[in-house]
Amino acid sequence: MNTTRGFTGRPRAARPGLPPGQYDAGDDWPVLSAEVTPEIAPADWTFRVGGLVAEPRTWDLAGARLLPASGYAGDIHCVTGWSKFGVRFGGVSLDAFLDAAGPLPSATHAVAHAHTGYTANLPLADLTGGRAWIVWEYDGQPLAPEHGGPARLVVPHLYFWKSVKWIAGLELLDHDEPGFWEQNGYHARGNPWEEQRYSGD
Ligand SMILES: Nc1nc2c(c(=O)[nH]1)N[C@H]1C(S)=C(S)[C@@H](COP(=O)(O)O)O[C@H]1N2
Ligand SMILES: [Mo]
Repeated sequence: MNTTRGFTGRPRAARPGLPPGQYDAGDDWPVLSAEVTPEIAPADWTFRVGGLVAEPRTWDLAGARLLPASGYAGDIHCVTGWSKFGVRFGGVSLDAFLDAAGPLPSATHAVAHAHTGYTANLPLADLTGGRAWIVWEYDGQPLAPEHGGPARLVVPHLYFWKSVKWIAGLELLDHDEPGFWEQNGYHARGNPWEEQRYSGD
């Protein structure tokens, strides 16, 4: 007789790497967009770094591709609860863009804005040190329009609402300025490991 049959009462251990309150979405990659997916031809995409920088700079996709290639392979976490393991994004580290523009010492925060108008605010420290990317590939293929193609921001150590799709630029500021979701009750920083979902968390 198998005495372990039916022994289902013990809660399954959470998957390692899963932040508190999250579930593993498996092969699904949900699309979460506040806007209608814009039609942006790769040749028309631009990315600008401005605000408190020594020299505001704008890149098109061809120019961005000349920067050292970099990418992120790992996990992403949406504040609605899903996490996705083992994604692979290809593009360029945000450090390369920021180094070219030269953040002024007074710059402490940034607002990332999309070509559609969506915004998200981030501490500058979360965008530097090899922890944020501008990406145009997923699994070695062009990033799909509904997932932010031609190119999006990826800041995987924060909740994924910070990873602005159809990224248009970064405005460097000397203060924090709430973006789209942050104005609607979401947390200013959004660290999934501390469950910083809502302002006050
Ligand atoms: N421009 C723009 N970027 C955005 C969003 C959005 O609505 N518009 N949604 C955010 C949220 S809440 C999440 S979880 C991710 C979703 O990215 P995905 O649709 O590729 O999964 O994009 C983030 N970036
Ligand atoms: Mo999200």
